[in-house]
Amino acid sequence: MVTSIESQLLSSTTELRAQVELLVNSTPVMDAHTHLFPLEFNELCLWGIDELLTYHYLTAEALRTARLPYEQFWAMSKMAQADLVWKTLFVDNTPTSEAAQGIITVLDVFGLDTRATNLQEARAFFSSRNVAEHLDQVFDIAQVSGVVMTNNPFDDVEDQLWSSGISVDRRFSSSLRLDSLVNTAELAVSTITRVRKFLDDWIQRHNPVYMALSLPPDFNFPADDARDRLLREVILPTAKEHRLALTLMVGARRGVNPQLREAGDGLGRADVTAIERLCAQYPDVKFLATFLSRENQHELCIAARKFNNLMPFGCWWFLNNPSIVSEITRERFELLGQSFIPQHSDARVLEQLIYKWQHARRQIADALYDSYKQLLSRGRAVTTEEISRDVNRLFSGNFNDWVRNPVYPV
Ligand code: RAT
Ligand code: ZN
Repeated sequence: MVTSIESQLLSSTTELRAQVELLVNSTPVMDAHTHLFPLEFNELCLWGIDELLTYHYLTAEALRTARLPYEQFWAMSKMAQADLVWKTLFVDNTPTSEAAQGIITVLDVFGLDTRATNLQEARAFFSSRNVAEHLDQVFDIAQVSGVVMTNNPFDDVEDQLWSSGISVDRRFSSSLRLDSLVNTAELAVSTITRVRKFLDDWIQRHNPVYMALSLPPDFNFPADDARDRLLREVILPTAKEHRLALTLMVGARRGVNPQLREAGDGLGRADVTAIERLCAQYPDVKFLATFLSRENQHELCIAARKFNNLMPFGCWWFLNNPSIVSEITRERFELLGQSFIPQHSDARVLEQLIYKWQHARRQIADALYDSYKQLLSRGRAVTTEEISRDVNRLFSGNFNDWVRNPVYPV
């Protein structure tokens, strides 16, 4: 027995590196937050080169250099916008930004010319694809076992699709996004009762894995405002009743430059103590939390050490750059062991799963390897089984456990 365990101990750093790489690159991931929709959602399911290039992360970058009035850009067709983004960021300039490198990763994976002067070849490739097979292939390449959608219960298009009785691809789980609700200024008591009933019905029909809410940097709790009332009287009781985790995404400053439309949001440093108070007052509600400001990341780790009903997840949006992902992931390993969810893709366009996960896996593998190497230097080698256990926990176990089980098993 002892011999067989010892034979698996990875005491050579070369072997350790190889095993970490292998397991991080081949373990399927459950993507805890995306804006993807399955094929059954028709036009809401975005894929292909024109959608990829008009992603809001890239339009913001292209419009810094292209020097044309915002309105002129928005008046262009999607294809013309994509052409302009390609020319600006990939032909006339070197695509060094993370979002631009993501495009290169995707093109390269499909064997397309990453130095092309126009989009002809890429367009021909994507339009030759059978969409259903393409979707399967993307999930396969990205090693993604499932994704969580962002479902707005107040969106008419989504509502019509749900009502048409579609059966949704099982790889896509729903989540109940409450931003539109919370942005409603005033709420009468009768409205509160109605809203609770509306949410109960929606939850029963669509079985979301969690409820979610994005919040501005000045989010406070408790507070004397309509949002506080909604949290106390609608959202938290609903979370309790349906045993649903509540996902809080804190620090987005919406519409900093409205002329940039979807690309116009910014960020701000938030107050993590508001989340601590929520966790303390609602110990039987499980919270998933991500903060947009780099400055909040250490505080979030410390809050998670204090509250076992708080799960930090992802390096969100403006943090999803290799240097910052590396820093945050290392900090989390040091402060939380493996009790966190290292990344979510936030993908809006199908093929983004490929690059977002390939790039994230690189940083996670490096950080994990360095942790194990340090452990080895201190006198403890790890086994392949332990690496596999850790990676599974990080890539799907923590999330699945969080959304399925109560804080304390009964
Ligand atoms: O990362 C993004 O694409 C942002 O625009 C937001 O959608 C953000 O992730 C959110 O869910 O609010
Ligand atoms: Zn998002």
